[in-house]
Amino acid sequence: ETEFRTGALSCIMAIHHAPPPEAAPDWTIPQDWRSYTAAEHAVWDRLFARQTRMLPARVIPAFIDGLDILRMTRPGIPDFDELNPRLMKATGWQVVAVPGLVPDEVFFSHLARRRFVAGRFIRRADQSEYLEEPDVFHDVFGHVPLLAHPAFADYMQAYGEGGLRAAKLGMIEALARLYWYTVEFGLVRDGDALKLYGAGIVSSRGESLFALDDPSPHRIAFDLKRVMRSRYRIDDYQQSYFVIDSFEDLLRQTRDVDFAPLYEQLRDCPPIAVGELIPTDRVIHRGTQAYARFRAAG
Ligand code: HBI
Ligand code: FE
Repeated sequence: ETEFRTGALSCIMAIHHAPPPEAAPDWTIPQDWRSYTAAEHAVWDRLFARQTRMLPARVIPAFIDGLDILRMTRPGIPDFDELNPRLMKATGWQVVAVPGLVPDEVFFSHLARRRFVAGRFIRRADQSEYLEEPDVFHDVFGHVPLLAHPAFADYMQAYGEGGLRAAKLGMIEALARLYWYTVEFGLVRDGDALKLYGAGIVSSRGESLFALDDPSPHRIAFDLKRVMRSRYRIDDYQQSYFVIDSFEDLLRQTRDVDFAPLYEQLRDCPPIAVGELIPTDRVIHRGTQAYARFRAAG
């Protein structure tokens, strides 16, 4: 089984220089939808078919609703010029193309203005495993459907605003962990069941199965401070997933909240290792960590 994992980008890799010459000062580039080849559209279609076969039973229903509202079910790589009026109507968000990873503060200021930056390139048909930079499938299939959900859309903006403040306080690392364990690898409660919503999960077939069904990873109730202390790995499945109650609850805990006192506490707290549990964790499923041991054994 080939494995497509992406979204495993790292803030550490984010570059801190001027935009490349083809990009605008805000790092955006034209999507230039017409220049995608038939082969590139076919890569999208294949990945899209594979994920939409398995996701309906696993993902939060708002994700499927988003695909519908934004008419992302049409074949081919979405044309941002067609997507954007629908997204604007739903929640006031826009998708803009960028050449690849952008510096943290550029990323945050786009989010703060309700603009989601997306890679314009798509992985090659033979590129499995792992991409260093997020491509248009991860960014648009993974992230954009939930931007049509009002509370999630507001959370993403609040995150961008929080990012700009965190940058001034030297706390980007803590905030990046919040992004990682919610926007990229989050799970959400749905009655007694758990559902997927993180873009890094839903754009990966392997992790869509692993995150929900595998006995290996811990599944822990979301706690803001705990998450901000939690290290993560970018090159393999997560060993712990954090479960929110709802997007509304996540938004309530983050929007209009001054993180400065929390950051002060965090300065005195050691980070929590990948796969570690701490006594205050509300553990929903205690993982066997068998997968982690298997990988560690090489
Ligand atoms: N750039 N294109 C792109 N996409 C991202 O998700 C991204 C980025 N630059 C920095 C960044 N993310 C980080 O700041 C966040 O993941 C915290
Ligand atoms: Fe992502």
